[in-house]
Amino acid sequence: MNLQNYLSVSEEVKDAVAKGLPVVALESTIISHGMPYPKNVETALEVERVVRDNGAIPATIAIIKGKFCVGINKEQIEYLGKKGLDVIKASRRDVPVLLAKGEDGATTVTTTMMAAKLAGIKIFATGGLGGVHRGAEKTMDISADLEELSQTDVYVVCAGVKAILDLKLTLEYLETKGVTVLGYQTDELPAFYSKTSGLKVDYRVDTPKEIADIIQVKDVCGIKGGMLITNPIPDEYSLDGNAIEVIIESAIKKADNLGIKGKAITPYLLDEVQKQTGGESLESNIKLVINNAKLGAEIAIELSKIKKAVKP
Ligand code: PSU
Ligand code: MN
Repeated sequence: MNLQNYLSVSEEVKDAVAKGLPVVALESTIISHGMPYPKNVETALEVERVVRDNGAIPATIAIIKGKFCVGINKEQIEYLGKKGLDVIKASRRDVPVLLAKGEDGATTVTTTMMAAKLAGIKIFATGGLGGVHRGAEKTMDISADLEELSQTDVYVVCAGVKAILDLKLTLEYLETKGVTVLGYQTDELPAFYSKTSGLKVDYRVDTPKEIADIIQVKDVCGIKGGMLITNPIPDEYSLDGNAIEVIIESAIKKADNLGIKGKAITPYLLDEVQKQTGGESLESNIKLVINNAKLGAEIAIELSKIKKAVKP
């Protein structure tokens, strides 16, 4: 008995992985906790479409009835989106309980990486990563996503680190944990809703092939852990970083006064920012996820070509 016994992979994804076709993993916390219904479901389906249109196979992941389900269907996406916050936001610590009890969970970056690895998927596209929260020197609130990146060999495409976090400390933490942070066509770390944070990434990369080459070396050499591929939000959807900052500051104060903490804080802050920007940040959030799905597909295709070429 091992974790594989709790894995259920769709026929399409199983077949694609077996044939070495490009597959892109997608998470479900962003559906249940990251966006309101019905936009969350529309976005999840649109993201899958974008992966397909760019030549790869999408594998949306969730824990359903106590199993890591890889490649959930439309009805399951609709169910997770409708149930929203009532679905447990499942991080690593929740896994044994949900599997034992046969319950559902929306997978975060952490648990989506765990499931992707089990299913043999290397590339995972999402919106923003969890990280070190502002004030973490007091609260110790550091997302399990960072630890997962240090131990699980899945490569995460995201629009940088969420602006609600302490980006500088998040980069320091990633460095300590040995996680490479790549910038796609940029030297600077993107700040989710806006193109840049003014902080530097470790390395700039300019093509999906370049990224796939780096992943392949890491993979064949058995260098443990994931990698972060940060992809800036497209210009036309980028929000004014200063204006967002004011909103975030006030949302953090509000959360503090309300005593919101732990796993509730990220969904709360995202929701507050969405309300305060009159939905503008939600639109940006959707566009950046789509942009990441496209790059994820492109990298998966390049990686699949390399792997096919090296096979005896
Ligand atoms: N990025 C988004 N929306 C989200 C998240 C990230 O645009 O909903 C989710 C991801 O699932 C990420 C999680 O893993 O938030 C981080 O939560 P926490 O800070 O509690 O670790
Ligand atoms: Mn946290």
